[in-house]
Amino acid sequence: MKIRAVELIRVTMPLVAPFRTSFAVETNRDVLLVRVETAEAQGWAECVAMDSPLYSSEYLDGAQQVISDHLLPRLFAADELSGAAVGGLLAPVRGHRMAKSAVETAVLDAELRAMGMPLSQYLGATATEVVSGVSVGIQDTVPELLDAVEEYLDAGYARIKLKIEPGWDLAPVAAVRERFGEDIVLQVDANSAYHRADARHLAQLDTFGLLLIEQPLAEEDLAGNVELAKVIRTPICLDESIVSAQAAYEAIRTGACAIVNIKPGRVGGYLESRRIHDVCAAAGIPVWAGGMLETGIGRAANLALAGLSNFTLPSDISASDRYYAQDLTEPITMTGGRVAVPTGPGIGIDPIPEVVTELTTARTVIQP
Ligand code: OSB
Ligand code: MG
Repeated sequence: MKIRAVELIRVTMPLVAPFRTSFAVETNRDVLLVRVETAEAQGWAECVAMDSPLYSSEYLDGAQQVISDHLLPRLFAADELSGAAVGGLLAPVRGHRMAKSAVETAVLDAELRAMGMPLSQYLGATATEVVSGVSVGIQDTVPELLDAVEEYLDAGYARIKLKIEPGWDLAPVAAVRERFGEDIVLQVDANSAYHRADARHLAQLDTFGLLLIEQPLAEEDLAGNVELAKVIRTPICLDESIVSAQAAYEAIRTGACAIVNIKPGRVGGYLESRRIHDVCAAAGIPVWAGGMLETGIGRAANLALAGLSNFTLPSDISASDRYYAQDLTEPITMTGGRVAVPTGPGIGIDPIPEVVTELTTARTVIQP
């Protein structure tokens, strides 16, 4: 396979409601789409970097520059390109995993579309549908939170994840348990908002029967989680800290986490995601599919990965309409708390050209 051209498309997607985390409030999702053109097919991917470097060090303008100036030249220089070869070709560039993931996925999508093979099959997925949970942002008041959670439960979501931060943790969790009972599957995500000294405070979450607490401490503070795990009973799940299969191995070996969230952008792609899945499976550590407010393009690819056998906990892969009134693709839908794994070749979904055009703010074509 040889790349003829790569198009980088910037799109602004209005969110149905602001999404607030411990690190930012999003009202629009700025997205970078990567379209790879080969003689046989074109491939699509979505870069999950956000507009500011607040979730992790990557951000959209930086990712785009790394793709144009440092990643694509390495792919253009390769004699024979395949999705599986991209990781090795880009390895000399340090970090920038979200940028690398988008490039690798677009190449892989082109290759699989040419072969007529779904990404799920290529990755070895066995499930045909994925249990769908929803991530609920920080609200201004507890009554507003209860209304939001009620709406998602009524829609059929199988699990609720509450975003927390200091000052928005025990009371909202208590209120949700009080209102909706012990039977709903509930977890929390701190996005690194706490410190080791907060261990006793976080232990107060133990009474609420949470499935897990996601990323309580800083990205680099693996040892802090080992200490925290001695004080709290709620299982610790890592998101931001798990940047590679190596990091997953170290976190598991040292006892820094009991569960792993897998996001392909965060770890450099779907192939590294599969390696993390395998490392966790071998260690008896369950995994689940995270999300980054993806459009249908990224959501479809995440579904393929989430079909692998050790994805045993509910995902953050919700329906398109949880974030977008108009998705870039046919909407991803959820029924009975489940979302179907796409069956078409490659990522199994296509952008709708008119919608992409309408929402596009910038586009660049890069040729070898
Ligand atoms: O930490 O899981 C996270 C969204 C953006 C950045 C980080 C996170 C999230 C979410 C929402 O929790 C996941 C989703 O619904 O796509
Ligand atoms: Mg998270």
